[in-house]
Formats: sequence, C-alpha cells, structure tokens
Amino acid sequence: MKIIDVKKDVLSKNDEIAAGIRGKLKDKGILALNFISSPGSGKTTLLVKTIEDLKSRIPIAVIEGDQQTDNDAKRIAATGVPVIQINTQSSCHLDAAMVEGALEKLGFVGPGLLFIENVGNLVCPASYDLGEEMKVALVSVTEGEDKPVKYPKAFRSSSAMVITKTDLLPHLDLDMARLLDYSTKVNPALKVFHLSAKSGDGLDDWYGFLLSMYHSLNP
Ligand SMILES: Nc1nc2c(ncn2[C@@H]2O[C@H](COP(=O)(O)OP(=O)(O)O)[C@@H](O)[C@H]2O)c(=O)[nH]1
Ligand SMILES: [Mg+2]
Ligand SMILES: [Zn+2]
Repeated sequence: MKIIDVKKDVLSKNDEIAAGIRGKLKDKGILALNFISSPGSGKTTLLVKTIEDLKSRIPIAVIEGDQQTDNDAKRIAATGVPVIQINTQSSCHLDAAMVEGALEKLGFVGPGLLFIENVGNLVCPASYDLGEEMKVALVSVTEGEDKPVKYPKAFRSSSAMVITKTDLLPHLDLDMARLLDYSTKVNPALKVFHLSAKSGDGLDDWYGFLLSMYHSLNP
C-alpha cells in the first residue's frame, strides 16, 4: 500500500515555482515582500501610505490577494501604481502559481518594490513561499498580546513584525512588553517596527528599512 502525502506534494511543487519566481525577481532587481496578518490589521492602509510616500523614489507594484472583491486593488490603484487583484475563491492563501500568473499580467519590469498582500489569516499563508525576499507579519494593537504564541509559524516564517495602529494605544490595555516578549520567544531574529499609518508615527523607520533593503539589492 502506498500513502501519498498530498500536503507535502503540493508544498514541494509550490516551492519549486517559488524558487523560479525568486530567481526572476532577483535578476530584475525587484524586492518582493509578502504581507501576512489577520483580516483588518492594516495591511492595505500601510501599503497605500508607503506607496504615496515612496513612489517618487522607487518604482512600486502590488499583488493583492483576497477571497473575493477587488476593494483593496481599487485602493492601491488610486495611488497610480500597477496592481493585480487575485481572488482566491475557496482558498485561504496565495500560492506561488497564483503569483506567477499575476506577475505575467502585471508586466512589472523592475527594478523596484513588489508588495504582495496575502489573504488575511495567520495560518496557511505562513506555509506558502511565494518567491518573496521576506514575509512581514503585521499585528495591530487591538489584537492582544498573544498572537505570536498562538500562531507561531506566521511569526517564525517572517523576518519582520510590524505593530500597527499605535495611535490607538491610549484607548487600550495592551501589554506591549508582553507582546514583544512573546514575539522574541517565537523568533528572536524578528525585526520589529511600531507605527501608525494614521498619525505617521514610526513610518520613517519603516521606510528606512525598505530603502536599505532595496539599495542592497540594487547598489
Ligand atoms: N486608528 C487606526 N486605524 C487604522 C490604521 N491602519 C488601518 N486602520 C483601520 O483599520 C481598518 C482595516 O484596515 P485595512 O488596511 O483594510 O486592513 P487589512 O485587512 O489588513 O488590509 C480600516 O478601517 C483602517 O482605516 C492606523 O494606523 N490607525
Ligand atoms: Mg487589505
Ligand atoms: Zn489557506
């Protein structure tokens, strides 16, 4: 009797496609970031703000993933940068094949920044390599302290954690020290940003990080 591990099979096929994407992006000088978080933690809002502030300095393109609607693609399109919306329908994450197809349609020649907004959930997006340079996990201050320990894979597979909506902190009882302690336990190498897309606090640090990564890829 033969047992086929479907999940393992699917993931190894995915990784193969992702490796191809990573090679092509590197050749074009495109730095790709894959944003993962719960729904509503502020991914699209941060992307719109980042694009508005950096688009005059670096070419930017976006791939948007949602189960349905093109609401987020419309918000991005309003900034004037190229964007493709993927509707995953029954799937709760983007996979590398979807990104490969979107990249063909996008026709982004590079060099530049490619932001991929994944479907909002902290579970399976962590398992799918999309050919990105790094995953960025967002957690908003309204989500409580313990998301890193409840969904460790999301924070372990990410290189950076962005704590969003810090303008709301005065209204909440969030124990920030505890959130930081949990995230360090799960992934001591996580680079942490605190910011508010609304007030603008912390954005300079975030932009400095993006720019330095971009310039090390395109010296
Ligand atoms: N107060 C505050 N609200 C924010 C901030 N960023 C996003 N939001 C709000 O959070 C909600 C969800 O944001 P959105 O960007 O759509 O989240 P996404 O689902 O992760 O893409 C919206 O109502 C935003 O206006 C922020 O920095 N401060
Ligand atoms: Mg969104
Ligand atoms: Zn999924």
